[in-house]
Amino acid sequence: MVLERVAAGVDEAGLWKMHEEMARFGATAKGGVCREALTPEDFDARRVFAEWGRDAGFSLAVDAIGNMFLRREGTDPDLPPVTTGSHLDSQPTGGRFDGSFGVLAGLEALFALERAGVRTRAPVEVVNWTNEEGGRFVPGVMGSGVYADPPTLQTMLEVRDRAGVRLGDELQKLGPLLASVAPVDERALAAPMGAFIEGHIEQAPRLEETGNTIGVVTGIQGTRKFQVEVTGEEAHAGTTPRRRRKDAVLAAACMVQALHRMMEDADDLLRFTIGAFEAFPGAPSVVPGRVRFSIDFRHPDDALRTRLGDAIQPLCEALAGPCGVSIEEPQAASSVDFHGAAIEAVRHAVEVVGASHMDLYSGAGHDARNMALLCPSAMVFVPCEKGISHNEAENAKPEDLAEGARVIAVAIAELAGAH
Ligand code: HGY
Ligand code: MN
Ligand code: MN
Repeated sequence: MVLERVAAGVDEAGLWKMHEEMARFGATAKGGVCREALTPEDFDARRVFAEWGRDAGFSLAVDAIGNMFLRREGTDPDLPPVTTGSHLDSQPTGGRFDGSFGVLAGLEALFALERAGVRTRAPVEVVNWTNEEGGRFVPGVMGSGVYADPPTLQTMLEVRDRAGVRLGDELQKLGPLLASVAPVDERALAAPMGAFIEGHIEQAPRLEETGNTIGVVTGIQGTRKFQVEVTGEEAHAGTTPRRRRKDAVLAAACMVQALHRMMEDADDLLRFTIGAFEAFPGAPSVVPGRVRFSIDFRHPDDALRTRLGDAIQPLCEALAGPCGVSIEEPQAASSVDFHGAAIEAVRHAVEVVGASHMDLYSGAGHDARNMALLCPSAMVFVPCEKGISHNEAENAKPEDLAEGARVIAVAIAELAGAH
């Protein structure tokens, strides 16, 4: 009965209202959000997250990379917390639910425990991970990545955005901001966690197509991210003959076409994206001397990602012509399968809630991949309209978000020893 009381504590209207409030920060004309990591809009979202936690009587802790943890105390405070959450930062043309749902459903789960008057042995926390999206500061899933692998902290603090702004300098603003809201405890990186459950919109159409409300996520496909820099020579567009040109766009365009051809697979499982492509100086009458482009390469099969990912550099070098090419790989992550107590708790929670459900494998990357390195982890997907995401048209239904929050609330209550 305890778990049913927790499920009944979820307030659909209240959860939807939190989404509407949160969507104000970085709101775009097309109904999405632009709330990139550590921008003023992200700080606004962080401030409100802290205020909502404070008003509910939860304590706030922050770690060295700016991950924020709201905590509802357990009857045995020495136990490692059972944690849920996701990210409040967005893509530049992002939607109102990617990341926000997991944070707000996590907060709603803690509210549900309060409303139900249910205590838990272990503390329960909801986390907002820093810079999941990696649009402004590369790589993404940064906050959870540093949490799971603390020696990477200094490298990440030195990362700069396109304007040359250093991440560590932006992060300095967070402390004073949050101190104005509530007392802030320091949280150690890699502090033990009992389990981690992340709620997220599916970002694909399977739930909607099959009429299911909940996706029990069985794993996340692996990924390799590259930054390619092609170096030619700036020259006059009117006077420089072709034979003397070192045209970085021409070389990069040959690479882009050849890479896409190499990555074509008959079963259309492989995901290969060149999302950012910048030519410098970007003046119409100057032969471009430099091009930077991104590569986002994903596939479930680790061996295939190794084989094809390792072929990228030689292919680019072979097509560089008179230009030079250098390639960095800021992020690589293996495929992960969720197993153990966390996914079992999600499966049980789905039964308690009585939600329609199916198993799903995640094509999108999530912070839960990093947390699976530290503790039993799992994910709960809810539908989004036509599977659209990383797009301002991203949409979801209040009733689906609430059902997801119920499953999350019941799962973390069970894992934390609700009584
Ligand atoms: O790119 C991803 O998979 C995540 O949505 N940031
Ligand atoms: Mn996300
Ligand atoms: Mn995303």
